Amino acid sequence: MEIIKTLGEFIIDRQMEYPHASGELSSLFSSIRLAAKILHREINKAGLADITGAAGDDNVQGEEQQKLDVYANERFKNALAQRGVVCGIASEEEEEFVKFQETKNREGKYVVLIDPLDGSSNIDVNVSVGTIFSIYRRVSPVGTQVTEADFLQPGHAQIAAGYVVYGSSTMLVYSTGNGVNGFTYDPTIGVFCLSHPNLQIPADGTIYSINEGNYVHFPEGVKKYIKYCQEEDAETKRPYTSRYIGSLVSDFHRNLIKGGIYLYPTSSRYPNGKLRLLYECNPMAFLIEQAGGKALAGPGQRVLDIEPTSLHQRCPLFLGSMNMVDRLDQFITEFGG
Ligand code: AHM
Ligand code: MG
Repeated sequence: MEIIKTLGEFIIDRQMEYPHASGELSSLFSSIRLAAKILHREINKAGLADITGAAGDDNVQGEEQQKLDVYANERFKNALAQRGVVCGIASEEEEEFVKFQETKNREGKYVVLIDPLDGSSNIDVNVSVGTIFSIYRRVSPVGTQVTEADFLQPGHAQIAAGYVVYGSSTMLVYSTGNGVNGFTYDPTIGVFCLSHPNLQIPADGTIYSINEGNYVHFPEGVKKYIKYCQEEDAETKRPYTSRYIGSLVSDFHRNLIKGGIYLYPTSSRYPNGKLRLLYECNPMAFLIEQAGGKALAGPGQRVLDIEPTSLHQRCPLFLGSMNMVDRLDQFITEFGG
């Protein structure tokens, strides 16, 4: 008979590996798991119900919010507030961080940073979207109200990070700093099942992922690296394949499994890059390092070492297979990036 390990069982097994673990992190993961299931349900009927399209408001970056963005944000916020483990959240969809006011929440040790529905501009055309989350231990005293400093921690302080990809199947992939594991949702029984234990990104790959439409605005080192990817060389299996969905979670997930490099550099339109350090770059950098890959924000600049200065700051991102990112680093170090 087929043995299924569910996400719930996996979390409990892992918790037992730490004798002093209090179960709080497990409880936090249960909230995320629940919200992810609800989002799975809503996204899968997005074409049917009147829930796609614009909600009429702009988010803090001035971008049009989609209805499902708003819905996802509320769902995750409510789920995370329920259990008294989390004292506050910061979300790509909220201008300020959110303080959870109840006494039980002030006792919570953790803060969560979240991009509730990344790539939401893809929903109307049935392309995969995702949720990205990042968990830190608060730096302010337990029992008090959460402060901005709790959220402005460097990525290497993350306790855990992960994403949910709502794709041809829904998957939850996460790490608590002890490897990366992936769980596929079985909607018939309503559980996430361990399907991708101990995910490791191949050290070399043949995929490069970048929005090449912005080519003329890229730094010289990135332009030269793209030309390098396109050159003929049998030994390094070039030219590489170009694959870009425009939905970070999906592009990341494919490259994690197959090997590859993802690039979102600076450009004249986005002088600091487009992606947000706290909600997108840090969690993905944490995961890629845990999977044996590498994440940089510029020449020799490890993403996880950046000291954040504001909640919604942006950051260039180059991440993926170790040897590919090292090669890219040589180009941007020599020619700028
Ligand atoms: P979002 O958080 O507003 O959805 O934007 C982030 C998305 C990423 O998923 C994706 O990698 C990137 O924006 C694509 O940007 P572009 O369309 O400029 O290539
Ligand atoms: Mg996003």
